Amino acid sequence: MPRKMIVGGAQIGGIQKAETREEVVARMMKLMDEAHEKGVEFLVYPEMTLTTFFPRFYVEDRADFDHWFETEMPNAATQPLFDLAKKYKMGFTFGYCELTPGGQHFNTSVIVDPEGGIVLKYRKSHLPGHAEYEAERTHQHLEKRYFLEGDTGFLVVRNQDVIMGNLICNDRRWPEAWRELGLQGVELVTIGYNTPSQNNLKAEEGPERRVYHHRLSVCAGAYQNSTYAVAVAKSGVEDGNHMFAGSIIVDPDGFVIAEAKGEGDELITAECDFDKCAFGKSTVFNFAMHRRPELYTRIVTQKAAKVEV
Ligand code: CDV
Repeated sequence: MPRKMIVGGAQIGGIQKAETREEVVARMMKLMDEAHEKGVEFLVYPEMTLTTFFPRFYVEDRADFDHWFETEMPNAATQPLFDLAKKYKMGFTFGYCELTPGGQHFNTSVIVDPEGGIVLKYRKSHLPGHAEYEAERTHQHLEKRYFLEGDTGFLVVRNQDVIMGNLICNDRRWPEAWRELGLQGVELVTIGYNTPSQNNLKAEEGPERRVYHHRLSVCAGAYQNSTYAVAVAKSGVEDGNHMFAGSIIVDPDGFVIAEAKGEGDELITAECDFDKCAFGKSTVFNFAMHRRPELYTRIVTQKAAKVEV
């Protein structure tokens, strides 16, 4: 049986501070309705889909931001989304901020199967930014203040007959993360992101360069691991701050096969033939034949670059 499926990316336009979870979930459900009409069987939402990207704001006592976190999933606000997906027999994935019973904060995503069950939970591994207020910066990016580094490692699950794995935003720039999934035979990598168009002191780095690096990372990761990838933005203007859009679906050859046109709520779709992943995995990227792990020891034993010459 060929394994073809229409996959969707549900880009979400900016979410303002004052917006409630219920309002956001209503927007997500509208996109899910549209996806169902277009025959989508698996739908990808962004990182931190339910809230504004609050790490741009500083608070002295981080507990003052606990209201951005979910203590259970599904919960009252998201249950209608889970119910709708179950009605449509659609799998989906989305990101949210997780506060565990033990008081730990993670930037998390889940994969939900067509029966409404959470079959994978991933916690973001690569947290960008900084933990303290930095007065010299034009924009703060305080992910290291509000989240712990993820402790799940890189996970895959067989869902809807496809081997799926999650990355979250900054993870997409790290080839090690992709390879961890590739080494588990991944066929669909989903990535939600919130990428500010400007958030550091490198003023000359405009949004075009940032979008280029985003596409480069996703296309390279897909090609080098012979997997489909769906990367979906929360984009547009949030609380006066711009985040680029550029949601894309990429095939196992590294080509973009669907792409968002605007910066608001928008659905992109593509038919994915998951049997196409086998070609790269059995030729150029036949890991069993060609990899040289015995030469890669620095990758797991050394963190920073060490210049010794
Ligand atoms: N949410 C993110 O992880 N954003 C980063 C920005 C800060 C560069 C990203 O890699 O897109």
